Amino acid sequence: MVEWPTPLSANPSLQQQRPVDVVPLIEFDISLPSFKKMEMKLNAEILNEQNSRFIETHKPEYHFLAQSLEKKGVQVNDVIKKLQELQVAIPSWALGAGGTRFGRFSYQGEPASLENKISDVGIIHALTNTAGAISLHIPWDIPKDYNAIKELAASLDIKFDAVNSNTFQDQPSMNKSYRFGSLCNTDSSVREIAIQHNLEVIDTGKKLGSNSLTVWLADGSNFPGQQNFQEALQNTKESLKHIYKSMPDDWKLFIEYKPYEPNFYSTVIQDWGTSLMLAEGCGQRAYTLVDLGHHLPNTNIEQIVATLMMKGKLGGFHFNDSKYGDDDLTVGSVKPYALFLIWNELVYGMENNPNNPSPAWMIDASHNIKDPLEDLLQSLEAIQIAYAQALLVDQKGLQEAQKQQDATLCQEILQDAYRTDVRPLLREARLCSSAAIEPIASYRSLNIRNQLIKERGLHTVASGL
Ligand SMILES: [Mn+2]
Repeated sequence: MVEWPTPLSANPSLQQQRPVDVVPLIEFDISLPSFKKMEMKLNAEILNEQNSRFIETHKPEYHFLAQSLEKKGVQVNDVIKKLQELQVAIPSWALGAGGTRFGRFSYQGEPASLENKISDVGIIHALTNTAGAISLHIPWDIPKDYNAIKELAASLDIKFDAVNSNTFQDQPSMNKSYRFGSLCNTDSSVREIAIQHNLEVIDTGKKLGSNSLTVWLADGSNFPGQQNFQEALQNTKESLKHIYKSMPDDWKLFIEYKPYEPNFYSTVIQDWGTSLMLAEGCGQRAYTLVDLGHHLPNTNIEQIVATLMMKGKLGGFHFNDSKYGDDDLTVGSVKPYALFLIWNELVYGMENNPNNPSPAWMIDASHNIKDPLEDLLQSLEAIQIAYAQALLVDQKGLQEAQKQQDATLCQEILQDAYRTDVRPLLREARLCSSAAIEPIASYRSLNIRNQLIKERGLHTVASGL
């Protein structure tokens, strides 16, 4: 058993220094050399040294599991390779502690600039080799110097994933308001502002090398009768078509849906069916985006995934977990079996639906209790665990059992994969990629959060949040 250093939040002296109220944004000018410092902390030599603490425990565990799986006919090397290849984008807003509509408790050493955010993703990627992309939110993350930002990202092996537009908040430059909706608004001049904003987001993305736009709309209504459903949907469809037609030819449009919140009576794009209808109305490069938290409790998300992949229309995928709604909880923290069943359909779809492009994976969670970087490390681990388990499913056996209508055997086959402790496979994949065998243990023993606090200060607040 390896001793784990205590988390920062367990240190009472630091807790006393925490702000008790909302703290003003303090701009820290973090210049490139300080990023190099953090990079140096996570070079191969340092990670090798970290891994030397775990390798003696890891190797026999891995060999035992690999042998057992090979006996069952699993090509373990293929599983390891697939785990190494899986890259999940980190959204820029998950790097600070999120909040609720009641308040926000910031975490120390939060990234107060885009450079800081990219540097944080670099840390996660170095530890896991699974976070090789960042998803930016505009206008929160508009680069001042595009070349410097691209250079920094490239130096950390990070790509720019989908760019996200924001029509759920009014911007200072606006002389109209999104209060009663953006792309759906009854006032065409408001719709035009929202469309233009999306075109600006595409421009920003183009300059960074991104090639997809994610649109999530807060549009909806709070009271029965407030909104004409048909008119709101029609307006949204026309606005989205305009945005779609303005995208470069190699770009994809991801249309996200959500049943409720921030509006509590109706949401214009409330479910996957509405999103699919809009995507089909736009054209071939428009897709539905599934966000796990954007479903009512007990929705059969795995069936939605299967349907969309059959139609070749699952374009984007946002991971998180929840108990009630859009709770922003760590992936796999509440419903790991549901996550496995969803991955089982994703794996099936990736193998059997060549008409569906490889979905753009992203974590979309931003809670306010844990160190955001530790939370993301846990989320990546949960995503990979469920993916690896899904790769172990005996697909041939399952199909045969389904043909025989043997429901007992079907369950046995699924649960045999789900109950396999696949963590040694994840550790081996990371070791083969020169990442950390135990990312969180290494993150703590390298005192990375303290280092970030030293560089950025105690009271920084992630820009945008
Ligand atoms: Mn989302």
